[in-house]
Amino acid sequence: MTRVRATSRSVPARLEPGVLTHELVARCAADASRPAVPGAAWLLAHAYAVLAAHGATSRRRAMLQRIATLAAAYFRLFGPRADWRFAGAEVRLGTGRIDLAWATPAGHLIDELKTSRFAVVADDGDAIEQVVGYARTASRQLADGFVGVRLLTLAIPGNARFVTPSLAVVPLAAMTFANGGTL
Ligand SMILES: [Mn+2]
Repeated sequence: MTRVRATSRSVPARLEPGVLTHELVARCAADASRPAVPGAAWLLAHAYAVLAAHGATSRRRAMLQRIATLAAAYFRLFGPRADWRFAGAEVRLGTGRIDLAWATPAGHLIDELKTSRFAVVADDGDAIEQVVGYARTASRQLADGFVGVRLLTLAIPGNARFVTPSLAVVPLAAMTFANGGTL
């Protein structure tokens, strides 16, 4: 006899907060009605929609808050200026897929999101290699301008890095591509 377990269903293993955060930020970035600085209610509504699309049930509240908080860090600390246009998410570039692309007045800007709250991701050789690879390919392929790649450590914002078209890796805080800066 088969038991139907209608209760105590946990979030499926594939619903990893990092994956969901990537989906949430991409969904919010693509929303033409996005406020300049999205508020908590707006972000939570989108986070709920992302989880609902995956059929998530239990543990929903903690996961909602976790991914909405990371998305809030993106839009408040690194969010697009008013004159940036969303240019795509999960865009194939070389052998990888970039998380987000923005068309800025100065050219295309690529964002790589990292969500771990444990590792010092920006000092992680693999992460640096990944974003430098994007910068190398983009500087060759983007005919209409390329301004660089941001490695955005959402849970550890101070560790964010910027890769220039000439492949220099510098702290993002030293650059003008953080929210509120000038291009
Ligand atoms: Mn990523």
